Amino acid sequence: MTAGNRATASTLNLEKIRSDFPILSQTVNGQSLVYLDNGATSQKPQSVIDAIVDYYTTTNSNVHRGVHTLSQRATDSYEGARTKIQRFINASDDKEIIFTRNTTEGINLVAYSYGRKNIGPGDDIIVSNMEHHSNIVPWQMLCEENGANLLVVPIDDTGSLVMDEYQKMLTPRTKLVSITHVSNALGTIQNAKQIVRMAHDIGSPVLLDGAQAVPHMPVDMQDLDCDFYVFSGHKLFGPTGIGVLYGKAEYLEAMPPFLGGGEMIKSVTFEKTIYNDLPYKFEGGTPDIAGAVGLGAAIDYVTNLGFDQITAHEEELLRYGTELLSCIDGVTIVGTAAHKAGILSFVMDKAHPHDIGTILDEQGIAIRTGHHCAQPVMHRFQIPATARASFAFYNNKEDIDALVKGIDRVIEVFS
Ligand code: C6P
Repeated sequence: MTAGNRATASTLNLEKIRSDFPILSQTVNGQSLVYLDNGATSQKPQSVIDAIVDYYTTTNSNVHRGVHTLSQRATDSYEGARTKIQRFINASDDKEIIFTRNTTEGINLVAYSYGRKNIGPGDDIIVSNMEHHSNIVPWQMLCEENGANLLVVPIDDTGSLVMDEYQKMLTPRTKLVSITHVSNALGTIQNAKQIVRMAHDIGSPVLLDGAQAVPHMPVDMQDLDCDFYVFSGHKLFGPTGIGVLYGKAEYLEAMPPFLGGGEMIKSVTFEKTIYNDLPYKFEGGTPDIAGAVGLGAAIDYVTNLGFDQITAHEEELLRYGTELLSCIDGVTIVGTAAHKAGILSFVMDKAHPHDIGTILDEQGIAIRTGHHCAQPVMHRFQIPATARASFAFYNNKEDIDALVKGIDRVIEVFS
């Protein structure tokens, strides 16, 4: 990662770390697994698996509902996880942390609840050309429904946002800017603080899609000053099925609920329902309690390692991988921004990305191939798909050497 181009050398004990992730020690297709598909989902340390098993073994009960001991224990575990998340992203209050299923649900919640109330005909919503479909489709649905316009900030050939164009799009018509913090297809780390500042200058709130940021770098809500921030637990070494929407209290307070039902109410009669306080107003129905507990354990794990170490190590991996892949004839890296997270997207002259993925899989190497749910990025670079290796802190240089060897094999097959 070149976030700030840190010089610190990592002292992570990779052998120990890798032994914490049981899945990494298996063989796939007769070869040691090389897992380089962390952008799609990351692997889980034993402590996360144990936390989930322990929850179901000792604590399982519904939250906020019972006076019995287990229910109170479950509530404490669930709310404890919320507090861990609040500290992890430095939100000023834990009522600003809403549990969702994933990033997609967080963005849809804001589009449904904030969008339908505050964005109308002729208003503008700004996204960028490097968004995941999750940060395009909910806004398109809103625009179709209420006559707002979706404006798209272009990206240059390196995969960086064209800030002059962004500046020009910001007008009194702008009602929301919704932009990814880190691109899943290109690895670009956005200048999120500047994006937020520029939008605030014209009075528009900002949502940042942090799905690909939180596993790689510290994020600080008070420093970024964004109004909404979303991410998924499963990319942050936690379980699937749990995600987070952060929202500034002043916005969340003023927004109508998303899902109606139990938990999100204070009182219900057939004449009138009084909605619950934050954060419960946005958590209708029984939540993924075990998921929240698992996510809390994942946050403990990364916090223990420390982002200084994680970032320094991933920067080194990215530098090493970029150097090696750049030297291979017929390989082109897609996404060469100055500030990148550990994502190497590439195409090859002679092989389609799906063939690359299949040949690598035969060697036990897991990467993702395709459009990465970011088709407009593919259109921008006039390619149908890429092969994408995405790193986590447990990857090592041997994983990248294996990738390079795998690419050599692809070249051999297609020559
Ligand atoms: N990207 C990838 O392989 P969900 O599916 O809701 O957990 O995350 C959606 C999402 C939103 N924004 C960004 C920037 C993302 O990268 C993703 C998920 C995965 O790139 C799966 S498509």
